[in-house]
Formats: sequence, structure tokens, C-alpha cells
Amino acid sequence: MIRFVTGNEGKVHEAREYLDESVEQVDYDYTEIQGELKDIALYGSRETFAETPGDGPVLVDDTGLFVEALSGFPGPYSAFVEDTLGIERVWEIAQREENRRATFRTVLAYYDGETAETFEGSVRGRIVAPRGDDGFGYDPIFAHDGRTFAEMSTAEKNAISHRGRALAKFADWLAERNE
Ligand code: ITT
Repeated sequence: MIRFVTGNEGKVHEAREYLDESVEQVDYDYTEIQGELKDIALYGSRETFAETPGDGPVLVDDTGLFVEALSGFPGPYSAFVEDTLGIERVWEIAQREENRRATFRTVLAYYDGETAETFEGSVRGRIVAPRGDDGFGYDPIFAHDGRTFAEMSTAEKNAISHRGRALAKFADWLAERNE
């Protein structure tokens, strides 16, 4: 069993579709240090393991949307920017740029008290006017191959997404380890 550390139901839903292992959501608000996604996730996994009851391994997911023309903004600040500006405003800002390319990145950090490991996934796409009702967060303004993530089913999104790719690496590693 994996303890997936997040307050975001959308992330849990995607992880459950993807992993064979059972996934328990741990809604622990770990300290988000300033830095790169990998450092944030690693720090969060160690802190959660130390501070929450239960002894199963923990998995932290830190994700960011990096808009090329905005030098990677909002990147590691994506959650803050979604809460304060909202995705419509991010679209309005990106709309002023000729280059609308963006990358979603996820870093998963696993920690079981001994082993610490990270798994990264990314996907390239374009920022577009909001479309679609599914998914969560920035999904309505992120398009890949002509469709936004909010216009895809969870399975379709997982097959190509930043999180899906990171989860795939994690699942392979776990399967090899459990052999
Ligand atoms: P936790 O930290 O509790 O996991 P969070 O939603 O704050 O939840 P992040 O900091 O990793 O998680 O997320 C950064 C932002 O990116 C946040 O606004 C999310 O809603 C958004 N986000 C994360 N994954 C996403 C995805 O697959 N599609 C669209 N938006 C996503």
C-alpha cells in the first residue's frame, strides 16, 4: 500500500487509475520549501513520513506548469498562482505572447524510511483559451495534440501526461523491487 500525500483529489484519482498497488490518500500539508520540484517533493516525503502515523511508504507529487515565453512561470509556484490569479488570468497573460508553448512537469518522491527515490514525467503542449469540463487545475488551458487535458478522460490523460509518465516509471521501479 502506498500513502499518496496530497490534498488534491484529482491527483489521487489519476494515481488510482494507474497503479495496481492500493493508494491511500494522506492529506498532510508538508512544508513547501523554495526550490525546484524535486527538492520540494523530496523534502515533503521525508517530513510526511516522520510526522504522520502509519509506517507504509509515502509518495509526494509536486507538479508545475512551465510557460516558455514567461521564462517558466508559474513553475514551482503553480498552486499559488492558481489560487491567487486563477487559470483564466494565466491564459490572458500567455495570450499576449506569440510563443504559447508550455511544459507540465511532475516529480514523484518516494520514501519508506530508508530508500528515497524520485521519478519525473513531463509533457509539452500549448496554452489555449479554457476548454473542457474534466480534469482539474490548469487542465482546461493546456492542450496536447489539439485537445485540452480537460477534454480527455482520465485514462487518455494518464497515457500521455506528466503525472502518467512519472507514475509509469514509479510503477516499473516498484514492480522490479517487489520481484
Ligand atoms: P498538493 O500539494 O496537496 O499535492 P496541489 O494541487 O497544491 O496539491 P501542486 O503544488 O503539485 O499540488 O500543484 C501545482 C498546481 O498545478 C496546482 O494549482 C494544481 O491544481 C495544478 N496541477 C497539478 N497537477 C495538474 C494536472 O495534472 N493538471 C492540471 N493542473 C495540475
